[in-house]
Amino acid sequence: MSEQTAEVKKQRIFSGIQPTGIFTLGNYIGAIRNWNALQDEYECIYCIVNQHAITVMQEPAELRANTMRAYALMLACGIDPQRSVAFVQSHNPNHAELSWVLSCSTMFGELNRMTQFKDKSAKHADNINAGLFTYPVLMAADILAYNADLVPIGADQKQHLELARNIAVRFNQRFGDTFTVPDCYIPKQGARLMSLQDPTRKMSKSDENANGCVYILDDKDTILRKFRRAVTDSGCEVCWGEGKDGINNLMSIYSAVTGRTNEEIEAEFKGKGYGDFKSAVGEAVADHLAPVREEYARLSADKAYLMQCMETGAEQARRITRRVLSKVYRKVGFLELK
Ligand code: AQP
Repeated sequence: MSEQTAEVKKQRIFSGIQPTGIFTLGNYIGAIRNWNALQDEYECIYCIVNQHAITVMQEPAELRANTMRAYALMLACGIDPQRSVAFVQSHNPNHAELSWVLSCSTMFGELNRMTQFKDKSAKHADNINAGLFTYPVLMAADILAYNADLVPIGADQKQHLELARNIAVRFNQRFGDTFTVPDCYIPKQGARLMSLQDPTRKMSKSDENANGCVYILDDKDTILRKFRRAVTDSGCEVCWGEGKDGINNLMSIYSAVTGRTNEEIEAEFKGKGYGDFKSAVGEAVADHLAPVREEYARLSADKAYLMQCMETGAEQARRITRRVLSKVYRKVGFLELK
């Protein structure tokens, strides 16, 4: 088999991340670190989803800066624009166009069941806009526009992917085979990281309490301080258990950055207190993130290179989706211009 044929056979992956702030350790461990590892085995398409970001209020200048920063961060985390398609969502208008067609194949009741809509509308009660409600349709369009086979996501996004699958199946049934029905790819080491200040809530980059989040550009002292202040419980033994959300979360983090199992961690800290454990987690996380910080500093000094990568990525993305979108337009009966 020729090399070219072998490449064509690679499965396609799509995933995205919002430019709503500096990525957290949760985004890194739950998503981007895995994106990086998939680049050799799959044809990967990675997107900074700035159109999703405006479902909550954004300051325009800040969104622009955050988009540039998120793109640089994505590359600093190891996404290689030579091997993967790396682009910004609004640079490919086909996502929004497809989203409209798909929204006419999505039921109101389906969207009404999305837990993230409920969470986000509670959090942003002054701005419950239609985009927040239809966000999962745009996410379905992001994925289906590329006929992605697999979508690597954190466990918190499973419900949205399920909806994307249902939309694809429904469309295919009505109009004939059009979309690949994507599968969820939740990596083995894809723990859902929780806030260090409230371990019952997920670590989120837009969290108002910065102490609950470790940002991937935090310096070592900041990381150590945040872990020292992490909320735990009144016990003192480092072991996984019911009602020990804080310690369980710290163990997941330590395991994700060192590769050690819970049993190994329990043995390592036997007879030592929570203080020693928190310091060790902080040290391990700071060491793990140091190369990303260094690479980010290097890349963000070269805006021309970043812009050039963005442009190439957008063109590659548009080339793929243009064909899918025109097939969809034909199927639903939109009159074509010659
Ligand atoms: N705490 C987390 N643990 C594991 N994975 C996580 N992800 C997010 N938080 C965690 C995964 O990161 C990817 C990109 O997420 P996103 O930016 O598109 O949106 P999100 O899930 O809403 O992430 P945030 O950080 O919580 O953003 P804001 O604060 O803006 O809402 C996804 O694959 C997600 O699963």
